Amino acid sequence: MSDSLPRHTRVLVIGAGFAGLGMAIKLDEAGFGDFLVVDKGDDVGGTWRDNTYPGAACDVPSQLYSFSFALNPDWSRSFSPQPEIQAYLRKVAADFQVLDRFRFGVEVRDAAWDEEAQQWQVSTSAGDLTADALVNASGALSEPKLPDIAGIEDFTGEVFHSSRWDHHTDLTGKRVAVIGTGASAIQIVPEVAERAAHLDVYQRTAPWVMPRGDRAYRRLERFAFRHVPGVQRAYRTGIYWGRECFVPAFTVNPKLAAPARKMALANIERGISDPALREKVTPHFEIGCKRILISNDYYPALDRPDVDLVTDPITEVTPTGIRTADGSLRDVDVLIVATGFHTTDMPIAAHLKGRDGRTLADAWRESGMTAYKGTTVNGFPNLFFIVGPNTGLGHSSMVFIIESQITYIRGALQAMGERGISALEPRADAQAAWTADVQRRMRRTVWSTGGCASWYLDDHGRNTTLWPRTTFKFRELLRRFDIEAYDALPRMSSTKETAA
Ligand code: N01
Repeated sequence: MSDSLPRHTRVLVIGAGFAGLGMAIKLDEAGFGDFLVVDKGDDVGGTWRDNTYPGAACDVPSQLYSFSFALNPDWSRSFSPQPEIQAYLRKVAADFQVLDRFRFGVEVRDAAWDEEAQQWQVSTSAGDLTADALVNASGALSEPKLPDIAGIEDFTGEVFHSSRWDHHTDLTGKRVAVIGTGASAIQIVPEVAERAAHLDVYQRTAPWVMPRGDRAYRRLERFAFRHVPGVQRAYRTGIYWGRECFVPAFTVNPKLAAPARKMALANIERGISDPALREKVTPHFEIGCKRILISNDYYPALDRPDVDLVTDPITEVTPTGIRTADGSLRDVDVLIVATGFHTTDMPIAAHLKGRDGRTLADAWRESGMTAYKGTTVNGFPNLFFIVGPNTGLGHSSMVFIIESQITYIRGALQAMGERGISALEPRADAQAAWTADVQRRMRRTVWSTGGCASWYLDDHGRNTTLWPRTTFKFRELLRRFDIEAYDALPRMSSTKETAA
């Protein structure tokens, strides 16, 4: 796996998380021997390799959080902890025997489309190579977003992002501060509260937090998953349709989420005794507008005497503490920033140059992130995204979306081979129509009308991250590679024609 890079590969996949691994397995299965997966990390797993903070676990049921072609009868719980998901991905990679095509510790620096050679010229930390096609599977939640707070770079204690946990820092007996109250923070806070002498949690916006219906699987259940044909798949299908029932509340009428709102409010009552603290953690926007969080121990942790929830805005970080707008200065030994990821400004976009020499970041500057079927972009031939624009979910498993895109991309690559196509890109009108339809549907979703700011929205307030329909509709739309929506350039030819 530490072999040097070849000079050329037919398909270069960037990223070895769920998306890159799934793509590799499905390419291999289809007989594409000549592909390569590169990842800057040292293992498969992507976000599940990187997010090792205490308490890291999936907030989507484990049964759905696995490949449809590699169910895992051994999940210990209904919501799996991070080490189990990482171990699952390692096992899948080994079982499907694709690791010989993976190169770890390789960072893609730039890639430019070479119109003459009809190839991508790729520059990496381990040397240059060319590829007929590029699949970006580097994930939407991989680049940490650090808060722009005055003085933070001069802080003299330990400071790290939730997704880059420093396991050498012992929190025992320390004064710890956590900035942020998103999905990562609410998993971290109860764990840190147990170890620290004192914990300050800095909340900008109170999130909606539902109870976490987590439990250990009984031995009999696991036995049935493993040995009784059809049981696990039927169980998984039931969970899938249960989650799908949430879609109308997100996309049609937020009032349908009233029962969820009630459960979240009851979660506050149950977890917190102090009325003033209850008030502070009660959200003031529609449930679902931001990601709905799940936890049974977050509110009880905030209720502890050695934990403070700080809602005054942070004005500066001093070398030894945090100052807030009310003038208070709280001492801090360890500062944990759980402030999320670059989502609407996909960092790799600045490093991909298309047919006319423009970067993808430039192409998206005015329009925001947009891709035909969340997968392909006009002007960027033979470039495919997994978890691209408007493919994210607020209610179910991204693995379902990832598998849908893998099927579509594999179809595209097969069509290229069968029809002798050297360059394939979606027609501008097809991409524009797709984006217009997504954005039209977005208008009435709770993400647009729910009265919150979130990482789903870009600087112009456009939601370029989430899919505004059911997941089965997404799958249906990507089931077949629709070459009629593409411009295709035949190999050894210089005239572009529509390959209808
Ligand atoms: O990040 P976030 P995350 N000063 O962006 C606050 C997935 N995930 O890492 O709400 C003060 O959600 C910010 O405040 P506000 C999941 O998809 C999955 O927690 O913007 N505060 C917010 O509270 C999730 O949605 C699992 O006002 C600042 C927080 O930081 C996504 O990852 C587990 C600030 C950021 O929350 C990201 O979650 C964990 C500032 N300058 C994560 N800047 C699973 O279980 C930001 N904030 C599968």
